[in-house]
Amino acid sequence: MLGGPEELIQRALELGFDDAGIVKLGPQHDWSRQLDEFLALGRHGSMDWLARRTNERSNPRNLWPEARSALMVAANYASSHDVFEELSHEDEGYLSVYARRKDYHDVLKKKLRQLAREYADLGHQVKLFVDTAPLMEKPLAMAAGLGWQGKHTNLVSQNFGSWLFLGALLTDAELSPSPSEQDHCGSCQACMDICPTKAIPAAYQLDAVRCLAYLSIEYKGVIAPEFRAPMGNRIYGCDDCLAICPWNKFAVISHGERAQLRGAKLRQLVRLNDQEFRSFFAGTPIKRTGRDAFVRNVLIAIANGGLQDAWPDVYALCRDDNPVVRAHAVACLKILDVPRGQDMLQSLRVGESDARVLGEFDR
Ligand code: B12
Ligand code: SF4
Ligand code: SF4
Repeated sequence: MLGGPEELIQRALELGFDDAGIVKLGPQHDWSRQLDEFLALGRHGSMDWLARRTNERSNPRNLWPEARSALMVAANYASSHDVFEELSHEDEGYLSVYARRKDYHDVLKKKLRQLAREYADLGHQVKLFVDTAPLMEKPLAMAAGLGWQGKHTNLVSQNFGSWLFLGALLTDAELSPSPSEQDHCGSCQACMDICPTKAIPAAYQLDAVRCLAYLSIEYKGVIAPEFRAPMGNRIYGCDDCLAICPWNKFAVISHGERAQLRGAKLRQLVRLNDQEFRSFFAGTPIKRTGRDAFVRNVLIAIANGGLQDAWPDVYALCRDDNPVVRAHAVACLKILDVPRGQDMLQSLRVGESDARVLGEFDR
């Protein structure tokens, strides 16, 4: 019978989740102090949606007052490839591990929907959430015993290391809880030390505006010069803090990584127009960031790699319709320092009126 907590967890595992646990929701599941502090410090940057519905986000029972329990689920996405080795290939774009597969929102939601249907048939009310709802999934997953929030702020598991997606199913049923997990970071601070932009100012805190995952995915403007060199060849997301975690020695390699999303050549990616971008990244989370922000990231990586022979494509992008792309193409052309580059820049400057692009000419 699906009704009991053990059976619900067992059914989640049968449906293909790698781990699951239950939280009995109570007054202790309120993270308003931490969320308010994060927002007051402006650490959400342009993610305005994080600052909306904060009352609901900080406490699941504010999101849905009838909720009594949460089933938290996790799906493993560990890669068989070495992240740090991939970061050393200057002519290839590094796409973060989570994005090299079918969009996890779709995959997790499909399985959770099935579980929700079966559970609702027993007469319970249920609501499911993956990522986008105002629900703080990491502390809830910790309370459900799936792992602990590491110093990089993501959930770390003794069985899967740092490579887990999370999802939640809230219900009005009163279920007995799974044992919660303890912090096992100890004196380690490898994730804080390795962060290329020092985005983890203190243990268990992330300054998202410095995080390359935020800058390369969520932020759509001109990326400040101080973050460009640290981006290296990371053109979508960043995994350094996850990949260095010693608990990954227990990670289990997952299936579903798309081979063409590793080692893609920057010289080809920079040429993608909107339609080609959509079709190359169809079905992955990368498509949501849009061609313009993506090409911006590729231009930064080309500059970092000193790929001088890419200059004709970079030069063409100095006339792109999007001013952010133009600004980064100009910055890239300057760094590549090609013969007659000064003449090219001078002629490009004529007729340019966008302050962000002019700023790059003058830097
Ligand atoms: C906004 C967001 C981002 C933002 C901000 C990240 C952040 N850490 O807040 C950006 C764009 C930077 C981002 C990046 C990434 N994200 Co994201 N993101 C989210 C989202 C939508 C909301 C997170 C949130 O509420 N942030 C607000 C802050 C306040 O929350 P917080 O970090 O949890 O805050 C806690 C700490 O401050 C802590 N705290 C403060 N002081 C102290 C002191 C102690 C002692 C302790 C223990 C705790 C503590 O208390 C707070 C509550 O626990 C969640 C999905 C969701 N709905 O939960 C996914 C989510 C967190 N992201 C995810 C992933 C995979 C990533 C990336 C790895 C993607 C990538 N490779 O590029 C990176 C990782 C970067 C990193 N080091 O965090 C996964 C993480 C899975 C996991 N194993 O934890 C989630 C859960 C999505 C999912 N459904 O799977 N993300
Ligand atoms: S994802 Fe990258 S930039 Fe962001 S905190 Fe981790 S190591 Fe730093
Ligand atoms: S790298 Fe170290 S400090 Fe960071 S999450 Fe892993 S165990 Fe914790």
